[in-house]
Amino acid sequence: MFDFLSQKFSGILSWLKDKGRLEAADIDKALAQVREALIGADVPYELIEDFLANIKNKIVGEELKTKLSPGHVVIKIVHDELLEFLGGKTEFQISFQIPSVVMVLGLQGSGKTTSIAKLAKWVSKEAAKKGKNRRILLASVDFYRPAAVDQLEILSKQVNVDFYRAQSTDPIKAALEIYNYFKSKGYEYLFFDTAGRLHIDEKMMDELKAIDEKINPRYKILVLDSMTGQESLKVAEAFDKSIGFSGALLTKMDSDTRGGAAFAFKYALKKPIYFVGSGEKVEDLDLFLPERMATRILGMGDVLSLIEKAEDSLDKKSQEDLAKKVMGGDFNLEDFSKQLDMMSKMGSIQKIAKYLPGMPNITPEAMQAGEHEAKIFKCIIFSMTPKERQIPKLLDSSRKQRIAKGSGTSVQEINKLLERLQQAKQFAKMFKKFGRGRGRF
Ligand SMILES: Nc1nc2c(ncn2[C@@H]2O[C@H](COP(=O)(O)OP(=O)(O)OP(=O)(O)O)[C@@H](O)[C@H]2O)c(=O)[nH]1
Ligand SMILES: [Mg+2]
Repeated sequence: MFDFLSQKFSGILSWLKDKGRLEAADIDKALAQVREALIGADVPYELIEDFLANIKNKIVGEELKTKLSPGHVVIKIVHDELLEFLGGKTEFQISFQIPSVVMVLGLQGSGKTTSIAKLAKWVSKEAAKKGKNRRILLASVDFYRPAAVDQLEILSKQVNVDFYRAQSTDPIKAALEIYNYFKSKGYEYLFFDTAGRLHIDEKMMDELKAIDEKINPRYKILVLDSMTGQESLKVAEAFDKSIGFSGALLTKMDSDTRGGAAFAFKYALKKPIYFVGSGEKVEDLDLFLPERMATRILGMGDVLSLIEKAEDSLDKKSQEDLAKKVMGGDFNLEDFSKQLDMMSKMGSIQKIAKYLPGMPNITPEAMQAGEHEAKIFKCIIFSMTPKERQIPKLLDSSRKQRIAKGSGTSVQEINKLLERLQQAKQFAKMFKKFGRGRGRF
């Protein structure tokens, strides 16, 4: 997400970074580019003017009192203002109180049902980190779309939590029935799915209000499709006016959607965005962290998110073993092969790359090529003797030819692998450094 903004801001950064002195014309040029980026991203006009006016004032004030280079001053101010709009420096971390009913609202197809499964998984995972096991129930009153309730039942199995099917098919009666079941069975959480409508209408809002009263939710989460751009602000405002909600979950941030929805939401409603959905799978949910997002918009990449993902999906011990080897300098092809395995566990390279600095311009084709390359490398490593994997220097040209034949690859590809081994050493070193000094770039 924010790809469009990201490119624009990176562009601004690249020419400003090296500026020793900043002329008035430079500031104007930078601001014009920021404006263009925001307009392109569907951010409401008044917000843009507000944003720019603030930046300009601060640049002028700041330039007089700081020893930083003017280029850096502008970059810092743009970053800080951006951060302010996105929610400020404090990271908002929701932890659902026990017991809680969490009601999910939103338009049709925004991602409510999928997000419920993601939330249930997230809550169980967080509890498991503390050695706890939460009693979670999922239920739905979407009787309008055929199979909507079945969809939630299937998802509940995927995330390994309980599901209850109400006997009544009247949404309001069913809501009460579900709530009573939740209470009587002593569940800690009820994630409650509602029906979406194509447009906001009074009947829909009235029904939601009646349900709201029956189940008394501690949290009402508005699910917003980030691909709907400016329109999403109208949706959020309408829900807020009629039934109200505690915060939002922005879905489909993995698409090449523009950043306007998040900007507009934070600016106009000043409510938290709890989570962002970043894919169709149940694990594709991340906390919305303003600092990381601002950094990412500015093209620095979201290295912290990447590290967190890695930590979640990789087993700690093998990570540490690998890190030790790297630090000890004896990182070999055996380890490289393990590293390739870890990368595939973390998700596709395409996904990982989104979090890395300087990667936004890499095309999907290039990414696919990268994944293809990883497969070839594994074939090559597989065809080597254990000794060769340990000491790649043993590979002379005749061995390379044999291995190429044995693995259906070429000597060039083997040479490329050896080159990549060197690069991987660098990557692993960097990785370890970031892992230690969390929060520093
Ligand atoms: N790429 C991507 N797809 C998503 C995300 N969240 C949901 N989807 C997809 O969006 C589509 C609609 O998701 P649902 O969860 O069924 O949406 P809903 O709001 O429950 O829809 P209705 O019940 O019909 O109102 C599905 O194909 C999901 O897989 C996301 O974060 N990223
Ligand atoms: Mg649904």
